[in-house]
Amino acid sequence: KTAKFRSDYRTPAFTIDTVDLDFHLHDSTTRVVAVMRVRRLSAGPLELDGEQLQLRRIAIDGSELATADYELTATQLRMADVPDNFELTIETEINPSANSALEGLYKSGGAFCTQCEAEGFRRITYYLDRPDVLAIFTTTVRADAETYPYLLSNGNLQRKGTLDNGEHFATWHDPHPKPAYLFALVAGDFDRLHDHYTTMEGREVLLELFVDKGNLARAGYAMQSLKKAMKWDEERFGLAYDLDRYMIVAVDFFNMGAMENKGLNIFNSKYVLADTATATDWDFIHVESVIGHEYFHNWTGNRITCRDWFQLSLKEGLTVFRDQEFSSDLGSRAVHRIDAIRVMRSHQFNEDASPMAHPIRPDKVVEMNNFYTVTVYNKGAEVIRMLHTFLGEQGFQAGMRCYRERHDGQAVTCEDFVAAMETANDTDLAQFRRWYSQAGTPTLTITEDYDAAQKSLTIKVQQHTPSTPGQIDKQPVVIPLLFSLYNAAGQRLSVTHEHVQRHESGSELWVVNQATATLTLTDVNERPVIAWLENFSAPVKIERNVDLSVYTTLLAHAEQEVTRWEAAQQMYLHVLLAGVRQQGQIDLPQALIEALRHALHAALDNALKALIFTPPSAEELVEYFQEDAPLEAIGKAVQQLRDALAEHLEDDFAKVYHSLTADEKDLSAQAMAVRAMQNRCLYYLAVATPQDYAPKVLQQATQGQSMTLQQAALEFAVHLDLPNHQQALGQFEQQWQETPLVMDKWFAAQASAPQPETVERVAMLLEHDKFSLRNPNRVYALVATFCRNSLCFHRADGQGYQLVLRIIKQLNTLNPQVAARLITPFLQWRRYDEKRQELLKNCLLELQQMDNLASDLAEKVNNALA
Ligand code: BAL
Ligand code: ZN
Repeated sequence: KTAKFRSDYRTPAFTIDTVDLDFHLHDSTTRVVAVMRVRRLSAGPLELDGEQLQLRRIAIDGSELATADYELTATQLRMADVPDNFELTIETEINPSANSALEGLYKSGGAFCTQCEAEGFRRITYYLDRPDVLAIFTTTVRADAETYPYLLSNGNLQRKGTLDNGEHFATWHDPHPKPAYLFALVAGDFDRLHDHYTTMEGREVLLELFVDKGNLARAGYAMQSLKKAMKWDEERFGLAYDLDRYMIVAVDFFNMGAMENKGLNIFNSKYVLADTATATDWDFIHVESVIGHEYFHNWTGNRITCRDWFQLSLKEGLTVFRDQEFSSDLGSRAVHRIDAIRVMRSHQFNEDASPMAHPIRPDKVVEMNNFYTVTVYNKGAEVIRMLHTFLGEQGFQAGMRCYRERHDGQAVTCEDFVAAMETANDTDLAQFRRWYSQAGTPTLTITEDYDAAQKSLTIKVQQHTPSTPGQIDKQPVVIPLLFSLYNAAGQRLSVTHEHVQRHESGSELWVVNQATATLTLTDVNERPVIAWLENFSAPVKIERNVDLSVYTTLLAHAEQEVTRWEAAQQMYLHVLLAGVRQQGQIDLPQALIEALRHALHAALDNALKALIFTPPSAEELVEYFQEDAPLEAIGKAVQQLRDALAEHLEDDFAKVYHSLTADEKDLSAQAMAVRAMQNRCLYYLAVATPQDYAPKVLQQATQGQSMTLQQAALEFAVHLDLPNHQQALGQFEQQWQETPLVMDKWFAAQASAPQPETVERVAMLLEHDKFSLRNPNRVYALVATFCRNSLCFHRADGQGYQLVLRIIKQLNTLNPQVAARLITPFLQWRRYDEKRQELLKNCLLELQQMDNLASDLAEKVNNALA
């Protein structure tokens, strides 16, 4: 594949107004007849996309075409001479059971299903497979009635009936014009959960959830989440559902988390199936947020869609922001914010520093599937959040209304979104647009000079964004800096300055938009303690040199929970980075131990406490070393800090541990918080005295009604190498061998273990009879988890690299999208010592030399070696 550039966008020469699809489903030879109303928009040939299709027939206005009338290549059907307005009929044949890439129409277990975003529809029929072609779809599905009792597609059911030979059919009509990437079809035998929702506009909506037979009892939470999402979008955004039916189907074979097809979402079963015995509290939270995310796309994505795929963040950044707000309004705002911050720091900053760095609106794409990234999604959401910070909730919602009024039913750009925000708020966002065009993570260097005689404080902020591939020189961006001032006793100090406002979040807001900015505050009676970048108000790094007492004060006194957590993180980082400089030997000052002890017993939310007692991981620390990353010292420092916390606070952890109780089936935020803290305490107790706590860990890993407790204990047993860890693994496996999503936890617990032998263990588990390279969830649980386990993946002998290379080569032909996700840790090969650089580079070269390397992998490999 050749690269496409955002600047090359052209409107299509033709559009398609309606398409009638007729599917005759069969495992290996499914026949698809597409009848399209095609209309010319400008001069030029009609060029339809198509891949891996057998073309059977083409007709224009009922007249069959001869082969001389068109040109056919592996990716295109081209007709140079067609009328301006005509009916085009195309008949193709496809082989769903041979489709292991899980794009287009494929078999998942016994069911047929589809995945068309970004460019999968072209594997179903020849089409203008681009998001700015919006058509009204009518879909008829024919299949064996006994094997496939449910025949589903987008929109409303128009007709159904029986046919000869034991077959039946259903015809669906979607009145909303949509791009082909939102098309969906499902045929299978499911258990069905149904419910109703009445929208604020009075529309009665039938809600249906389809799951594999026997899984009905695990579908209830997803249904409740859907109803909550529908209500929340009405209340917070004023947006109501627009069809009479909303269907969700859970399938086991799915590359992504879920897909927002109009009226017929298809979900990875991981984000639907949940009960307390099989799903952790975080699984429940993810079910709720992914159900919300796909539902929210109905407005931000489906009703208003993307003009071209470079604009992906238009719908994804905005919809992630919306799902984050949904989760935060329903649960603990601080916990959700901290979760989002951790994703940014451990994954997005890493991507920004890698050869695949790209702006949230990329300029150049070879394989679109490679751009469903933490940058487009999560940094995209941070950019929307900054707009929200600048404009406030009211201004932001006014912008959303303007966006909807202008663009409902259209395929638009990120620019259109920003322009709507600008108009509605009568403001100028010219410089803000750089967040859409510039890649890389800005670093803010902050210095504070306090003049005791003058009682003045001079703050200087310098911003710098490092070069990224293809973007050498960076311009300053506009940064909403939320901050608070405290005195040494932890009392909040007010700030009076013409450039500082009290923000609706409670923090002060200073907008920095120059390479260097200064702020001089007067009447400051003592040297203040400042919390910078509160609530992670911009996706930037902060560099400052301060006394540790700043963090102990903020941990004890900051008004905002996220700021307290951040103070603890900064303390840990200080200790860890100093330790890394001394070959991993850490020194934990007494003042920090006391500050942490105090936090452990303070009246704080238990979920927040659990996060406060989760120091940065080795993966987060690697982020601080752009070259020659000292992996061994990092691993040692992380372990020493863990041991030191356990040793110094053992009695305190024991006291807290024994004071906590929660009903295992209680899914309230409070009960989840208790479990999170119980697990944290048990972890440190098992570190401190493994012989005393191993029996308790084994019991928790193998008994009870809560997967949150079971999974955590299994991980502790394995990660801490407790003497009974084999027993824990064996019993857990015995208990859950028939429940694949739980076996994924069993695989992941082993793939994330810090011991060097993890490499051999993962190699062995690839042969386990419950593992399959064909199922993305299994690959993510075992192999992707291992890829994130930096210390083991980067084992000095290179065996970790060889293991993953072997899998990537196999997946190159089976499922390139999944293969391309596994290659991430190879891309940053320049970050490590000479020996590892050579080993990693050789793996990349070996891939580059393969003659059938998929475009998904080729783009990443070529960028990494450039
Ligand atoms: N559109 C792909 C899946 C998602 O982001 O919802
Ligand atoms: Zn999405």
